[in-house]
Amino acid sequence: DHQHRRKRGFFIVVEGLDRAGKSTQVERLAQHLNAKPIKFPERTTAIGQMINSYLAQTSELDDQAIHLLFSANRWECVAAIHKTLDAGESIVCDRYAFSGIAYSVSKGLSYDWCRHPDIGLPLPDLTLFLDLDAQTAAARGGYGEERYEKLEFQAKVREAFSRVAQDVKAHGGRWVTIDAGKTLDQVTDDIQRAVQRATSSIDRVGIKLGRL
Ligand code: ADP
Ligand code: FDM
Ligand code: MG
Repeated sequence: DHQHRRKRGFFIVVEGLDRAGKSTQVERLAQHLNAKPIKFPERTTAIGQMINSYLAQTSELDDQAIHLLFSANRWECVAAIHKTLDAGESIVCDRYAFSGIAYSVSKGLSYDWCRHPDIGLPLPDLTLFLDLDAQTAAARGGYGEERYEKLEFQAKVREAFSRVAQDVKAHGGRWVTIDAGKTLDQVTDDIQRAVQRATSSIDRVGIKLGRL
């Protein structure tokens, strides 16, 4: 029927360390694709405000508790994500469950435990990983006062992301690593090329999004 034949939007995620250039490139890609930019954590909800005060270091939470809040913050946005995609609009998302796993694993939590609460979330059509070494990232304007913005921790997160990448690819997800050390415009170019290549092979008519 008609509803089944309408093209859904693409769900594209941008991941990477702090200062890799995610927010800048998400804005550019969303504009380029005429897509809706979203981000995680989504700090405006009640859960998002708890996450925000944890990141701003004005509150303390157990590692497991904050991990589950990050995941719950994604789950509370799933209906809106589906609604947008079903209406034919694409989404470009600044961080997702892959950050959730990488940051918590870097604190010492087990990989499988970290993966569990996100099982069943919509699987992105494409994840762009903006890869940058922690030293170069730290040199970009320097880190602020937020939790996790420390060189040694970021180096661990980069390692954890490489395990996440293997896992995603092993489960049939599309994960493309972008060299985030190039100039802003070069990175934008590389992203647009990768998106073109990946999305041209996706049949959006009748084919639903996968699940994590
Ligand atoms: P993120 O969202 O990943 O933390 P941002 O997009 O906020 O990264 O960028 C962090 C800082 O690095 C900003 O000052 C931005 O202008 C700068 N920046 C982003 N991409 C590049 C790049 N390719 N080369 C140099 N500086 C960059
Ligand atoms: N972060 C982000 C997590 O630890 N888990 C998550 O699930 C997500 C989505 O929150 F330090 C961390 C990663 C980063 C911080 O910062 C969010 P930005 O500047 O809003 O991306
Ligand atoms: Mg950002």
